[in-house]
Amino acid sequence: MTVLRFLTAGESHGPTLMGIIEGMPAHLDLVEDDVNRQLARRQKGYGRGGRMAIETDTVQILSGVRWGKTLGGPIGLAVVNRDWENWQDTMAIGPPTKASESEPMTRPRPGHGDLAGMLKYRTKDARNILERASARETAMRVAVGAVARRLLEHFGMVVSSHVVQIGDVMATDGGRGGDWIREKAETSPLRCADDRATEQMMAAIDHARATGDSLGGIFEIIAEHVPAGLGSHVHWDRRLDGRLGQALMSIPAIKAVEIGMGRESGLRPGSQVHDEIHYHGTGADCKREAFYWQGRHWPTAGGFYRSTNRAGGIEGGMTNGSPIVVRATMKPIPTLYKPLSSVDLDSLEPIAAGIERSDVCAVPAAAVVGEAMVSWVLAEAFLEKFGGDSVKEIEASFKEYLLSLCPGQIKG
Ligand code: EPS
Repeated sequence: MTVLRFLTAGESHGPTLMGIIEGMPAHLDLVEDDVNRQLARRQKGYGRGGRMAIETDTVQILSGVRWGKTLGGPIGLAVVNRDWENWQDTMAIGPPTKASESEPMTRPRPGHGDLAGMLKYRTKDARNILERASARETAMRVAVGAVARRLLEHFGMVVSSHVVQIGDVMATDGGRGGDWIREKAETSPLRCADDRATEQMMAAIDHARATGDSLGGIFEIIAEHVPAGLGSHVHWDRRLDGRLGQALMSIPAIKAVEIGMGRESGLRPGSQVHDEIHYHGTGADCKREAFYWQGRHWPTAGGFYRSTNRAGGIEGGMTNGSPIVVRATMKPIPTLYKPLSSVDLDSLEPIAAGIERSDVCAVPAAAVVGEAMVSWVLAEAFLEKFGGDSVKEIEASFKEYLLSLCPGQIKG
């Protein structure tokens, strides 16, 4: 049985997106604003379409929380779709009436789930597929991820993201660190820490919009202060890199995931790929730092450290104490205002693909969804190792582990 699980439900233009989380420990501080802050981050980004002007995504916590703290029971979440008001007939729950019946969408868009879903579920109306395939579902994933993030934050971990490429425009972080990237990305219209690249990216998005096209890109997720030893080397489905890959690949439009040096590690000799192991610190320091873990000053791998992080914080399917660095590539959104060729499911004749209101580029939003998925996987791995029914129980086990990493404490 998995320690932690969630389900989402809801169509893009249905009344509500719903989520149920099971497995969060009791006594974790959680208020709706913790979730709303993350939902607002997902709505941003240059290149988004008309829908984000309609929605102000806010969560209702419907169960599992009392007086600002989790109870240990299932946490029920809802995000109402404001746009539902405009879709009540098309998306009516009851049988169709004269008023509610709408034209079926019979022109599948290349790159979307339309055609495969129509064949699989035996329907000539792509709406029956696209409503659930829509990336609107990721709003609830961000809400769910925000709860996971609360757990990570309680134990001093920080998950952030930035956009490193849109189309063929690449950013560079100039070798500066995580805090700088975080600060810059939060205020950038594209979650990108490189101002010059941001301008070029915006111009590329303008060009795509003007030519009826769309653009993808690459974002990077960084998770800091994660203790060594999450995940496991012992079996395929316990390896953390595999689990992060699955979680990120499950975000609509993600086509590739790289950890640390990623693809480039296949092009270089081992001496330029692996991170040499060093050791420092006195036992006293380590114990003092471990004691102050809630202030984030605890060492993530006892006295061990690396001067490089090409592995992206994961070796042998386990965290090694370095920051986790994961990149994901998003393909361009399939709805093109200058549509590609398709086939009409009614006539089976060639026809231009259908057009649904959409974004030109949603890479910054996908980065926030990526943070949510990484937070989820890390929270699950954290609970596997330190889990208990209440936060207090987890604190005790976590502290004991951190102390065990201190010099002289590692026992055979
Ligand atoms: C999205 C909501 C959708 C799209 C987009 C993401 O809203 P609508 O379809 O009403 O415009 O903007 O979905 C897609 C890109 C897609 O391919 O389905 C959202 O909330 O992020």
